[in-house]
Amino acid sequence: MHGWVGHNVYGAELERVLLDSAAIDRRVRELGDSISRDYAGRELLAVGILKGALIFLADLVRRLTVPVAIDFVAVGSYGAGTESSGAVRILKDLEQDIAGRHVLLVEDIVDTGLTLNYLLEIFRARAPASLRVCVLLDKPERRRVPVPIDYCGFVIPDEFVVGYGLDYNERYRHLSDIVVLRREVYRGNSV
Ligand code: PRP
Ligand code: 7HP
Repeated sequence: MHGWVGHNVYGAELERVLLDSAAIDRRVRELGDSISRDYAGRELLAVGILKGALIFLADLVRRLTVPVAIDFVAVGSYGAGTESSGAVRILKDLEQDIAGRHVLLVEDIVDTGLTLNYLLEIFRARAPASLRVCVLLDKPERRRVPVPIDYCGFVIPDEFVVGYGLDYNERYRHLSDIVVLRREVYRGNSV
C-alpha cells in the first residue's frame, strides 16, 4: 500500500494510491504470460467489457504472444453512484459470432459479480469453444453471486477505487494508478 508522496496530486476526493502504475504493469505482464502459455497454438477473442476494461484490455493484449482478436460489449446496471441496483442489461452487443471461438472476457473489477454472471450466461448460450474470465481486480467481500475467475490481477479490500479505467460518475478513468476514493465522497450516494 502506498501513501501520498508530497501533496495529493489527485485532489481532495481521493485518499491514497492502492496500486501504482508500476505494480499494475508488472502484474499485467504476468497475466499476459500466463494467458499466452495457456492459449498456445490457439487464437483468442478478447472481449472487453466497456467502459471500465478499456485500459486493462489495451495493455493486456499487447502482452500476449498468441493471435488475438478484440471485441467489446457494454453492459449497464440501472443507476449511478457506487452501488449496483442488481439489474443488468446489454447496451452494446458483440460484433462477432463467438460460436466455436476461444473467448476471454476481460473485466476491470468484479464486485457483486452480477455483471459477469449475466454475461457468462448469455455467452455460454452462444456455444464458444471455450469461455474464460480475466479480471484485474477482485473485491470478494462484496460478492452476491459466485463467478468463476480464471485469471485475477489483484484481490482488493472493500473500498471504492478509481483509475486505470475505473470511474466514479465517469471521472478518474484516465489515472495511471488505482486510487481509493474517500468514503465521504460516496457515502449516502448509493442507488
Ligand atoms: C463496473 C465495472 C464492472 C462492474 C462490476 O462497471 O467496470 O463492469 O461495475 O460490478 P459488479 O461485479 O457489481 O457487477 P459500471 O457498471 O460502473 O460501468 P463502466 O465499466 O462503464 O464504468
Ligand atoms: C464497480 C466499481 N467501479 C469503480 N470502482 C469500484 O471499486 C467498483 N466496484 N464496482
